Amino acid sequence: MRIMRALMAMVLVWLVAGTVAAQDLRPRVLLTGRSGDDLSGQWTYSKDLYRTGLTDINGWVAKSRMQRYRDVDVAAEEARGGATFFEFDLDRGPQMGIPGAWNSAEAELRYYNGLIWFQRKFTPQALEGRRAFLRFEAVNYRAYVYLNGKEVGRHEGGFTPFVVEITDALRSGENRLTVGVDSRHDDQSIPTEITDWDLYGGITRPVRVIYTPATFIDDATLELTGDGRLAGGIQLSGPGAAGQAVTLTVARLGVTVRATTDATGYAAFDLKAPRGLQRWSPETPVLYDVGFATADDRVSDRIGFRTIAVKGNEILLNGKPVFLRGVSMHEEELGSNPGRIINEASARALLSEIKYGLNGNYVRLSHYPHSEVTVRLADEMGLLVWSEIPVYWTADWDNPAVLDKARRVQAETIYRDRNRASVIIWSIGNETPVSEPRTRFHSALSDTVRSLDPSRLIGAALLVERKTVDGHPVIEIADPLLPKLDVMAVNTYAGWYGDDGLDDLPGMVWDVPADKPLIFSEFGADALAGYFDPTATHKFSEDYQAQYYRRTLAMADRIGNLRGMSPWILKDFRSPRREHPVYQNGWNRKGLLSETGERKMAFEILADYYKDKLH
Ligand code: GCB
Repeated sequence: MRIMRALMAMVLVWLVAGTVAAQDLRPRVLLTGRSGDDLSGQWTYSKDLYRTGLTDINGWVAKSRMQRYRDVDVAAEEARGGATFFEFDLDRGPQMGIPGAWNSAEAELRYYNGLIWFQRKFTPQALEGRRAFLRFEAVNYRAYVYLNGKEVGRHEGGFTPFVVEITDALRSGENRLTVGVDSRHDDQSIPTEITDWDLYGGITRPVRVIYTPATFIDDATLELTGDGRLAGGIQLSGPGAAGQAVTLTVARLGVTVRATTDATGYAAFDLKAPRGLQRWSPETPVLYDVGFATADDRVSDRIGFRTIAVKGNEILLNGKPVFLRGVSMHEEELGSNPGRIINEASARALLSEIKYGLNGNYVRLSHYPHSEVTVRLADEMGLLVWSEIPVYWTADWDNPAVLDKARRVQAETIYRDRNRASVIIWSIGNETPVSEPRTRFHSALSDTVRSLDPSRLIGAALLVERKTVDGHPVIEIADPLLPKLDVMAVNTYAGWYGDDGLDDLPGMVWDVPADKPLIFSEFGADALAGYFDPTATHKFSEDYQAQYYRRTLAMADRIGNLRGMSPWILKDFRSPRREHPVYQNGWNRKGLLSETGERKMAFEILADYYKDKLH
């Protein structure tokens, strides 16, 4: 009986927590923030809808004439003649600009969802005892990486970086890098295939070759703690990681600290914050150049120092209450044919609309981790960030392997962005309908976040319930996940979805727990830019959207513990779910901007509302 009980307890722990311990979620190599040699540019590609490069019929190993990753000069082989033949040739394939999603690169790939092979040749630097790595910032959704015909790594998850070591697989002279990219999602992927955004398959973010000494600085952090200290550390990796002298410098603050790494290659720093330290905030986005060094390696980062906390129902930034004046944003650049091509210019164009156009101090980077360049720019420009993992609408809640996937995505995001002052909230999901397995899943995720990063806030965009009490609509938040969250965030669409009229909104009663800060993580209405209706009674008109904003903001003003908002959404974005032939044509039209950046009427309404909040 005792054994039975112990076994049952073990199964329960396994179900609740997934199979991987929090400390094992650290990616083996991080190499965040190193420049290296950028492999951006033209790559060749080969479509493989039937996945012949990976497997043959009946799941057998792929035929060698189909294996796109082979290190073979097909043209030279063909010139020789004979029995051997090939059904691919990546050297002579069509070209595509990388990074970027294939869906907007070629008309015939617009709705392609499956496997495509990419190839790029490069000549590495002479190693001379150094090590070499490939760092992919993101490949959507699965990546199979080969160097000179040999598999060097795989990764699942479309929005987070991964690193593969290629020291031993490299040769001098020209090297052949082949990456199979499979954009297909399924019931066990994160997210599943049911979303409200575009497919966007491909090598969507930069790829770099990074060189390091044999023992290198893999990761280095520094943050301001709640009790006024600068705390962080350096993690070395390699044969000489233990017992190494390491140095932290913040020249502008006159800080130089030395330490020695322990048996695991880690050295911690903990010092009183210097008196002259200027805190990072949206109004004063001060970043310091921080250097981390060993005898033969050095990395630097630009880091802002601030604190974030919740006290009662207030959000405190640097100890002072803050109202989050924000908007939600997808990772999709402005333009009529976007391809998730985010670089400093395209990210700056979007964030500038928030910071300077809307008078904002906050952005919800929905519904997945956005590019590193975006988050770094938020640091630089002074925008607070809600960072989210793509646990969206649904997941295979009862499957421990799926929970582990979600935890890995979360860990990869946290390890990537721990030094970003802008990031204040880790969101563990969006609009997941309440059920016991779902709440268990999210609770485990919340515990993972807490153990990986206790310094930031945990949130999730929840669903609301609408009731009628004495003939009046009452909105309730009754989600059993609330105790696991620091901020309560909800998506509310009364006046767009459902039967409520716009004039009902200001009178709506919000019956919500008062002891936590509330954020409107979404509200919004579709409008086709340029379609006007002065009566504001027709959905899809700019006037209706504008009136929807006026009424929703009036409703918001009556909620005592509302501490911020990120309406849906900055810009119209592509979604195959949205096919009204007059108004949508494949675009979700809830943007305050059209896809090309024209401001709709509602833009000014929100901008004025935020301006008033400044005083
Ligand atoms: C939501 C989702 C968001 C959708 C939006 C909509 O609640 O979180 O991803 O795009 O509604 O437009 O319906």
